[in-house]
Amino acid sequence: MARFVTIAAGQLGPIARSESRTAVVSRLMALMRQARACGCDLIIYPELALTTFFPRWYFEDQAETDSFFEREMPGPETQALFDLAREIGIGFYLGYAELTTEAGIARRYNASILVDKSGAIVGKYRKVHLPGHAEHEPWRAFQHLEKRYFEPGGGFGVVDAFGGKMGMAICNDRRWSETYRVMGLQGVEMVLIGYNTPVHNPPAPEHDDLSLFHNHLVMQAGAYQNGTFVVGVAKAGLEEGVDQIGGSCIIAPSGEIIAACTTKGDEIALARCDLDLCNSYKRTTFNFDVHRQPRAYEMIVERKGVTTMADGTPVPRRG
Ligand code: ING
Repeated sequence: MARFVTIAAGQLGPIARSESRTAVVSRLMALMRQARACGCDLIIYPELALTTFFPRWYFEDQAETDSFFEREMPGPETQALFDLAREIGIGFYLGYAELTTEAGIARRYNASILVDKSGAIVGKYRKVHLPGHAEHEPWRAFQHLEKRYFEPGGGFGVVDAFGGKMGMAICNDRRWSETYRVMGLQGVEMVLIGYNTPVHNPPAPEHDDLSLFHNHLVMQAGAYQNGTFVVGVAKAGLEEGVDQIGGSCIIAPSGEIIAACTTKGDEIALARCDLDLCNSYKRTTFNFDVHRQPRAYEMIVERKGVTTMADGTPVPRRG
């Protein structure tokens, strides 16, 4: 028997700094209508999909930074997207910058939500792996100040939705094998990932020619090694002077790319995904209960880096 969920990767082209949220939401709604017209159950949008990728700039003024954040979700400019989803019967993943207060303290996260066909938020995620740097580094062609503007999220969850087990991650998370494994250990069947990835990486320009290869490499590996579908969706193209990769795709538990965008603009790529295909891997090669040896992996949790423990103390010298 099959458990089909029909997916649209809802890739966005550039969002100008001056573009209003209302204008962007209109673009998102156009893709949503196209996806529904093609029979899709769920559309996945990029990371920080409501605004330009603002961590490329250094801001002194907190109020200016906060202009890129959402204080409520849905809010006045995003309600129309939720209304359309409910009206036409399609769910969505949306990446956005979240400004909230916890115990009276302002908190800022690079967040995503999963919304079901009734327009209800059924999942919420906050980016764990924040790349880049926290201080202004003028030597760079452009900044990558996610460590300045966001706090890391607490972890990776899996929710029952769309007939299966759905998980979320954001951009740099997809480069870390732990991201997929933590969700794999919760039985995840589809991992949804939005991203903004510049072609050029200032600390390592020698990687630039491999940016698309690395994009697919990490998501295909994550899919196969955890017996899960993976959907990666770009904010692509030349955005405020920074060229960002496309490469949006839908990947099967086999690791095969089964659908892909071919432009760097607003575009949907489609796939009819049978979630039962995950079992071919989860019950054999990657049957974690049968094959994993957690005692051999303790270092993965105990250590942060080669020289420091997870609690920040130096790695003890053996003997
Ligand atoms: N962007 C990039 C990403 O991980 C990056 C940052 C690019 C890190 C290239 C390393 C190499 O895809 C975000 N937003 O995380």
